[in-house]
Amino acid sequence: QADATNGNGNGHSPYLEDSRTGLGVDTLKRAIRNNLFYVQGKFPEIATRNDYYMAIAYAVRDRLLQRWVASVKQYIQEKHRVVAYLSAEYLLGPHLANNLINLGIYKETEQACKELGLDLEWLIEKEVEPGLGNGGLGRLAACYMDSLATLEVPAIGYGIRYQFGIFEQDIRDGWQVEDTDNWLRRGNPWEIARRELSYDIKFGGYVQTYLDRAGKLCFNWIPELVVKGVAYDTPILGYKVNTANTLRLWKSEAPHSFDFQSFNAGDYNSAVNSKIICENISKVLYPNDEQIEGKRLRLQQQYFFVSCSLQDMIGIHLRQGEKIHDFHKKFVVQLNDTHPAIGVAELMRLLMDVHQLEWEEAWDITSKTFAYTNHTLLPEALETWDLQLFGSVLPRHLQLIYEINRRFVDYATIKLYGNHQKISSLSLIGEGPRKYIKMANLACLGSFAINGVAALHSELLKKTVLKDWYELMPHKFQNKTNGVTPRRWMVLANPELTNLISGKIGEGWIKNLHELKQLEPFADDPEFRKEWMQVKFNKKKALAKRIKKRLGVDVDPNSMFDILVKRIHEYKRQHLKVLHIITLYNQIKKNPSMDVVPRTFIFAGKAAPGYRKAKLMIKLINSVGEIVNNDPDINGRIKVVFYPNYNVTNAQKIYPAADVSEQISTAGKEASGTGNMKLSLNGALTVGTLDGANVEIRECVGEENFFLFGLTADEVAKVKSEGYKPWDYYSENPNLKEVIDQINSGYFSHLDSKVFKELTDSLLYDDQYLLFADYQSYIDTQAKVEEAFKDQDKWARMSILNTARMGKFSSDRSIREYCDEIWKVESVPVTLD
Ligand code: T68
Repeated sequence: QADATNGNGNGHSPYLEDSRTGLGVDTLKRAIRNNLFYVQGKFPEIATRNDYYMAIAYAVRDRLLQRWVASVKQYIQEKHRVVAYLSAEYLLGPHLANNLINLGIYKETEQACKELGLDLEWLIEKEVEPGLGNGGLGRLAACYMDSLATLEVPAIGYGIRYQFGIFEQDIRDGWQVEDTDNWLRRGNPWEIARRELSYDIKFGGYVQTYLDRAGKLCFNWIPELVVKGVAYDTPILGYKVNTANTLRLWKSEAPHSFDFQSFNAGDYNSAVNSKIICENISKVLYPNDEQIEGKRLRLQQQYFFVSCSLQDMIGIHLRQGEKIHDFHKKFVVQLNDTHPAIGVAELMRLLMDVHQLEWEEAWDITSKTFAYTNHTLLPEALETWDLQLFGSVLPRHLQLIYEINRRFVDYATIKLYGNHQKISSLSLIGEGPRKYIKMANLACLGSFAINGVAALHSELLKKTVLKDWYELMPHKFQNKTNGVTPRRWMVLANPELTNLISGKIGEGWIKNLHELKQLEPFADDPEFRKEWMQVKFNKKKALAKRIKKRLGVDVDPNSMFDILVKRIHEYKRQHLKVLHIITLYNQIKKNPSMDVVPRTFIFAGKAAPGYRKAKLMIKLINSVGEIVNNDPDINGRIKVVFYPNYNVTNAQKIYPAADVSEQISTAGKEASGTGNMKLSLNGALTVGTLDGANVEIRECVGEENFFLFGLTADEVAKVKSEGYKPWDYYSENPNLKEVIDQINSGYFSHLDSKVFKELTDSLLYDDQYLLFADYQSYIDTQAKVEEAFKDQDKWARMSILNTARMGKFSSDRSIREYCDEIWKVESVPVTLD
């Protein structure tokens, strides 16, 4: 009987595999068939693609649950120390294929599908990814969850279950158009609603002060609004281990379905209204990266998920029979940027107002609990809250922050001997026309560790935005260079390269990326180089096919794929790439028979909907593409493509097809970058500035395998301090002048000279991000890239060495460092009963 299997599907075992846990082909087949019938209520003749997707997803979920329950059970019984990662964003990407890989049953499931007449890949493509993040910060949280589980570290990720994630981007007439991301529309088989796990969260109102019977001063927060937070859990499985950690996302609801008092009084509208207000809190992700949005709802979101999470942690701790006094021994709480920094004041409130601790002890616990990761040096991205707004949403927390600040300023005054300027810069409260709360300062004061996300970034933090904090508390400062998970970004995104590598050096590198080093000798093996380039070519062909299907543009997989994919931002300088493209275009126009390496320039990325210049950059890319792609003089030798709706799903298709990785931010502006790591890991050669993690990537892959250009962070600072005049570069560089004049003449905009004026004016008269200063260096470096690409054999060698030397950039390494140097937590191998 086919159902009797020993896990290999060969039917020789005497026992029958449990259809909810077994990993054999026959068992998987049985599980999928059962789910189709019992979960979807369908039979093959009428089942849709989505029905089959769901049937497989539930089969995988059963197997996750077994591991998840075992993990949680063991953590509780053995009372392990736990990492709580607090992040307003998780950019997870699709679950199915990742879970199959981590369970180690991709092949078996593929076979089971085949035997059922299904194409697994086609079903995987069906999944709508949860886009609960903007970009790097949210994606980093997702990589870290994967690594925590893979390293078998007890951890909970806490965040918000946005009903609508990052908007979907479409391009119409060259412009970005946003559409809502209704990712839950077809249901979400990967989450489990935990209705019994909910907390009441207060907003607004006022604080009553009174003396209790012992004469102690007490505070009673009378809210204007109470919202319920309900837990939705997603198990996060590690790679080929039994550990499945929890990602717990909070959904906001009205405490009762609606206000019956108003309803009975006939006020139907206001009754329904209160339900809407409550549900609004977790309704939609704010689509701004690197830009603060000082909106009440955003503050409500932050407080909502942080309060739910801290109450949840305290509940877990106390239910284990432990004392509140030991909270910091049970949990270490990592703040993913300042978005959850309100947690510092909230833990103080919970410890004092709810658990009756005195200030000193509450502060001692709080400041031993939190650690803070900073992700940006951009001044406009440092979070502040208007004090009045803050007080109207969180009146009790305003009192607490005043008191935290009063005590801190007293301390600082003595330490700094009354250096008023320094003290006011360190103060949690900013003065000006309006007072404001400085969340980075709250995070620094309330945390025992502070880290940047790349070596350069951590150094610059100490010298610039957090200088005063560094001087006051140097012991808190650390660096934790970012990393990415090789499971999603190699094994899943690039199975062909994975197989080629594993065929030579085994599979150990998937868990220990340093082992990629063993590939180095093969860079000298002509046969291996050929195979390497063949994989790259196949991935380029596949991407070309998608481009054709999505955009109707023909691109040649033999051309160099030159790739710039990331959020659209002036500091990331997508428009510098455009200046290069136009320069190249002009060269060919003047000499149509010139010998040029054919190139396909591929852009992708979303612009914040309110960021006009970023949206204009997208329009410029598309407008230039329209001219270049259709100019007979160019004859297809250069192509410009803007691939819409950049997300994890699309990134997985783009990275493996890259020859060149563009990492061209103004030095000192990109905290780390992580796309740079994924591209280099997939064998792309980087053209980059000495910014963020580029610096460390270059050190690892070797300067001869990296195309460096542009000013350094120090030089940028110097040029600026000496009074930078972009106009001088423009007037002195004829090629640059020609490009700018051409854009301004309307050459790319049907002779409408106004379209790009805002962009060109900001370059000519301000150029905050020094495009003009770096222009010539960038053009010269691109000429070297072109030369290098002509020698395909040499290029292959450089490409192999890039991959081989990326060992450092696994998120496993990052998480190991966090565990050892900040969190002090240990691995707990989970055993299945
Ligand atoms: C990114 N930050 C950094 N922010 O820009 C990038 N900001 O260099 C780094 O590699 C990455 O973090 C991970 O450390 C962001 O992605 C945001 O998305 C963001 C969102 C909301 C508010 C502010």
